[in-house]
Amino acid sequence: MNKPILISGIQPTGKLHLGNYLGVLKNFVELQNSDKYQCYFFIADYHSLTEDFNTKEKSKQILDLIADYLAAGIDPKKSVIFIQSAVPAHVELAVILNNFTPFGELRRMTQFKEKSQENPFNINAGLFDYPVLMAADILLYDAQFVPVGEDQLQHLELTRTLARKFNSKFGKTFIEPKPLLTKAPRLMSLDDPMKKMSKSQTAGCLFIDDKPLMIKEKIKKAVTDSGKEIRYDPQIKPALSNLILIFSALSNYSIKAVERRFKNKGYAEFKKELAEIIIKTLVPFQKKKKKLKKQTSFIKKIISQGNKKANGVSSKKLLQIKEKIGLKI
Ligand code: AQP
Repeated sequence: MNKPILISGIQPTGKLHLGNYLGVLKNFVELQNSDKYQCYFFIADYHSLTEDFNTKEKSKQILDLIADYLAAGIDPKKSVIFIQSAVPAHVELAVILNNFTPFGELRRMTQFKEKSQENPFNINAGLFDYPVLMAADILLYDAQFVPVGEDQLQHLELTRTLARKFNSKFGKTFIEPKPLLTKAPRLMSLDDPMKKMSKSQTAGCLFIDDKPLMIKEKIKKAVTDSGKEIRYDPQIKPALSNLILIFSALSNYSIKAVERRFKNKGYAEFKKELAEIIIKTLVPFQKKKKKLKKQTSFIKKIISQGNKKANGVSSKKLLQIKEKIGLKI
């Protein structure tokens, strides 16, 4: 029996942080290893062009992100790993879907509004159209599930809307995909619990490439709330709750168990153990990544095999779509 299809991607825009790791990457590996899905994981390099970039850095960022995928445990024998820009059907379907996407829907997208505010001198059409390319990324593979962070839910809702709209106009063509969230779908910044941990706000990020000393320093400096008690309460203690969530997501402890473990103990003790747990997860990952980064030809082979598979699946689907809308003679 065919397994349900699952797809997701990450942009090669710089080092991944703990939010990317706990929000998606760790989950990619767990979902893959559950053997319940046929998984596709891609490098969203076209999406990454929507913000300022350096041409020399871009190819390094792509290779680095593939190494992140592999070091975290994505296995090319189980999952298809590919590069978005090597699979032209994504862009072709985005061009088609553009014609069914109301301008007003795109204008109200939170990511577009936030990024436009952050970069007022680079509000480009690619950024505006980002959710349509994302819809194409997903719909081309008949994916039923998309593991994402909470910030991408609005885009995924648009994908579902476009699928429904297309299906009702041209007959059943697309599957409406569902999101898969982790228990840390929106990790907050270490220096401001009101802001999402975000690659573009490096000050509040703990990067998965950070070395143990840096991890200890960042956790020590992470803002906490007033009071002494180690208690999960996102309303009253948002900064501490974010740290408790990290502890829980990286250990076998539930939130309640973390609270029990640190009952009558102070912030300093909690933070010390938290740093140790993060280090215990990240050091083995970093070692694997270091080895992988030397194996460029191995990485290129995996990617060329993945690109081939993704092209095979997506070009067939694109042909069906073109037929439906009368573009095939
Ligand atoms: N703080 C977060 N908590 C949980 N999940 C997160 N994601 C991002 N930040 C958090 C999820 O990670 C996936 C990959 O993100 P991306 O690189 O494709 O795009 P992004 O959302 O733009 O990443 P950043 O770090 O937030 O970068 P900037 O600064 O560019 O905005 C996505 O599934 C995302 O939900």
